[in-house]
Amino acid sequence: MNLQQTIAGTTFENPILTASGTFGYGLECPEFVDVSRLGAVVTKSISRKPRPGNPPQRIAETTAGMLNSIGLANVGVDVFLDEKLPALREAKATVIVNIAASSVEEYAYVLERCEEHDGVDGYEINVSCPNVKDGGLSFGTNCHAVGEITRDLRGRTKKLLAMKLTPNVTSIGDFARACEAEGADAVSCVNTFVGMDLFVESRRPKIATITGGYSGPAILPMALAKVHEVRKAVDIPIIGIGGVMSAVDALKFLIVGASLVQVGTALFVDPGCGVTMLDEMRTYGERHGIAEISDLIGSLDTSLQPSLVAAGW
Ligand code: RRO
Repeated sequence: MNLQQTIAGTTFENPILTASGTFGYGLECPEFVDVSRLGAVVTKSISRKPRPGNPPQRIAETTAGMLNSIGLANVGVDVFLDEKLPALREAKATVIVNIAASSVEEYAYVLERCEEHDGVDGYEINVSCPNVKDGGLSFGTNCHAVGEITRDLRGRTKKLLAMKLTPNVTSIGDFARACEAEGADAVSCVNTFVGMDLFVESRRPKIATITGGYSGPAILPMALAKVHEVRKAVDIPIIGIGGVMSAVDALKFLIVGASLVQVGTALFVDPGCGVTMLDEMRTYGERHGIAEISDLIGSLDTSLQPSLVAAGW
């Protein structure tokens, strides 16, 4: 199966991307993964100024996933452009810069700074961080604000512009429609679900901010349902995210209608798992006689076949 696709002028050699915030700036574990073999590296969210993030504890494991409240810790756009981006180019990665901000002007500033540099293949705009007071979810749960940010940034770049949506809304399709109407090339679905966990002996929350972003295998069915909803709402490409632990999970997102898939929490277990999923995806393509990935995307068969369902097919 040919895994290559071009979306809004950006060529992705394969559909497996790293999810923002789970792979640093793509340079932290060269001994485990050759980033040129990934579809793209999506960077940790970059803001105008460096940010130390939230106080610890900022990460906790749960029965079937992970809670985080990193609070947008990042090096800021200047250090990113001076130090991280050149190294990513050197490593021959396809680079999608994830941008976070607390105002339309700040999103615009960071994007404009990136536009001055070679080596950025596209942008993912984070309007969905659950862990910071300004920006993040205050934009992401306001459909008008998401549309306004999309319109402003669309006017500033011809590169791939993907808006990363939160699942913590009643109707994610409305948000995707607002992005599409204002010229977004794609929507990334989904950021983390708001979650919480605690220790009963101490009666203390597991993370300092009490609630955080919940990710990992437990959210896969919920994320697939959100992608399915968005697929029905818009025609632009979808980048599926949420609980992908294996090639089979990634295939599920493609079949439901995502063109690209991001792997996040699984990288904490095996930073190289994105690359190893590719062989299994190709084998699946061969087994099903699928020559092009485009023939797989959105190929969900919703006809009722009770005998196959019973047999686990
Ligand atoms: O840094 C974070 O706490 C964070 C971000 Br920006 C995000 O978009 N999603 C998330 O789960 N955590």
